[in-house]
Amino acid sequence: MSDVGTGTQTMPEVESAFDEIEVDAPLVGIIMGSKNDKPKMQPAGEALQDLGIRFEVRVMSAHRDPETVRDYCMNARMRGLKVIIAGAGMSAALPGVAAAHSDLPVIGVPISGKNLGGLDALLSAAQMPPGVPVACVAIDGAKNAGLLAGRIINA
Ligand code: RP5
Repeated sequence: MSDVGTGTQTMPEVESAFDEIEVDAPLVGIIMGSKNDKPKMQPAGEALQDLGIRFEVRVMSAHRDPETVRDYCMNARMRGLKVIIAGAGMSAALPGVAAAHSDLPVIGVPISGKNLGGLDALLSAAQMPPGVPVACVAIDGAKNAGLLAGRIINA
């Protein structure tokens, strides 16, 4: 397995990363629409940790914090990120908005909610218009998002 992303810096624990600490030289940005999405997104971080790939975690909603999302995604490549993992529930705009503002690979994670079991988020993340590519994993499929990010980085 490649050690890309590990560098000489210490990898933070997954739980610390999900407290949104600053991480040195992350290769993957894990973003999500609500702090309430964290438990369902944590498997993405665990998969990346197992692969030795450095990641950072940020909460930002495409609907509630549109400027933050735009700025983060527009600066992602310049900051050295290689992949963005974007998780959101309900009308899950975050993956598509991330792909609209960055030419990095974006992996969407539809998160199950109270009312529609995640079908709302699945369709929102998967049914992207031509020109806005998002690789959508299963509902609550954050583990596969982390594994896929690793495969992209190690390709
Ligand atoms: C989405 O709305 C979030 O990704 C979350 O899954 C859902 C509900 O957000 P909260 O009301 O729990 O903050 O934007």
